[in-house]
Amino acid sequence: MPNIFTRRRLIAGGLGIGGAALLSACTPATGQPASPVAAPPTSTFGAPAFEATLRAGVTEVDLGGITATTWAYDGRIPGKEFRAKAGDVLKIRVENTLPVETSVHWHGVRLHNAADGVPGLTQDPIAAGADFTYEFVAPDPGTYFFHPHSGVQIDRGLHAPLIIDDPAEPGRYDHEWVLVLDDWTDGVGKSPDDILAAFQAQHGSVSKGMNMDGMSGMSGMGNSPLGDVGDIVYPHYLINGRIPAEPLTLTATPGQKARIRLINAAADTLFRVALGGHVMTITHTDGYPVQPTQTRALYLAQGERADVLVTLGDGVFPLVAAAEGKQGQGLILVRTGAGAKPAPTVRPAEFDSNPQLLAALMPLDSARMPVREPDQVEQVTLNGQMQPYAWGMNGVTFGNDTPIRTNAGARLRLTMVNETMMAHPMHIHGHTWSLPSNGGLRKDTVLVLPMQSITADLQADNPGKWAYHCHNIYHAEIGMMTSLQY
Ligand SMILES: [Cu+2]
Repeated sequence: MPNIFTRRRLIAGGLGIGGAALLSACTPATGQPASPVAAPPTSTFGAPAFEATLRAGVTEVDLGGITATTWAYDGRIPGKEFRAKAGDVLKIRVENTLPVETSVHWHGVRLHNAADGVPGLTQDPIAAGADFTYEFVAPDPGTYFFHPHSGVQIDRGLHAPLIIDDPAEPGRYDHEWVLVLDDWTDGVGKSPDDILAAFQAQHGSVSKGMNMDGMSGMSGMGNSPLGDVGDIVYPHYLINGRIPAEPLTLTATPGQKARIRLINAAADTLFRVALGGHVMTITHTDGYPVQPTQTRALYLAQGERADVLVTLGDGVFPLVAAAEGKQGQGLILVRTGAGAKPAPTVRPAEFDSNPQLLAALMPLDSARMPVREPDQVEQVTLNGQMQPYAWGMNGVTFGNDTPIRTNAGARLRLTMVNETMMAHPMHIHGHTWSLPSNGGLRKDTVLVLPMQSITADLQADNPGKWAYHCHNIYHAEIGMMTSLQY
């Protein structure tokens, strides 16, 4: 799909904003289904199997020879991984030493509503200097992560992996590597709040954005066969907190198998991922198992996760996460033998293959949601444009929206119609979708390509007020968010 629309973008390093446009539409959300209620996650449970304190604070981090003052968990990026078993109770005390309020959302976990970490929907924000304890059961194994649901704080260093192990899984691999992909500007370029303010300044004002400088920003952008997938050119792209000039190295021996858990914690960047010289077998996405699928490269949108298995060759191999539709990449090395360190700009030949879209995978039978006709069907339009910068759902912005309402026990079908020229990774809280077009593939974050539609079913088995939004954090903050309530 050639990108025929002229675009200008915001340069986080210090230039301007821009873009091409489309209109919005309006679809009301209604419905009145009913059927038996499945057991919801409970908010009362026994002693925690996993307990931790998480301190959100201002800190200086080393990105690999470049230092940045930023906000992070416990002074490091990404934050320390939390790990528990499926069914465990987790108890995490969050200490907020930031100068502003915060919150923690446990992305993808089907937990009880009060622990979901969305100020305004499920809790009051955690004030500066205050603390808050989250306690919940993590019922489903998988690769998850956590981050604030407050402003654009995720675009600083506030995110970390959450791995829920499956006690029944055989674990047929020698290494397990958790890789967090990120786009980085804080402390080295514009702050995320300044970027958001620049977008907001042109919101609803057609002429203003056009006058911002930064046409030369196109030099930071490339084309993607997916169309437009990001708005912002970042100074750096990171894997596990490092710039490609000073990458981390993972070590193993030839012939060993590695399970690689990929998490896209970026705010505005979709990554194309490959391990040079290797074929990857995708085994899971968003925590749930898929029919093992071999690929040489994959796309990972914001909020998405993919688990892949690789059998390692002999040498030094670059695992590259290229910023799709932009220039720049994150890099981590896999060393199993002798060899020179690849250049920071190394481009794996695997990128020239057709990268796998995760929403096009098929589920393992064990992961399928039982087939059932929907009790309620809702159409959700995704609307907006770059010029002026305005993003919404069902023709309105969050705050002016009508929540989607259903009833406990209902099977709800959402058809997301993307009326924009950008791809949007749409994320649902507290539930996992089943995609009928793909045999019931389970996902909590699904990439809806420009001018395309995707249908996603969910079982209303977890009552509460659940955020439903684009995981491009700038789109969400501008208004591409609503909620599901029952
Ligand atoms: Cu979006």
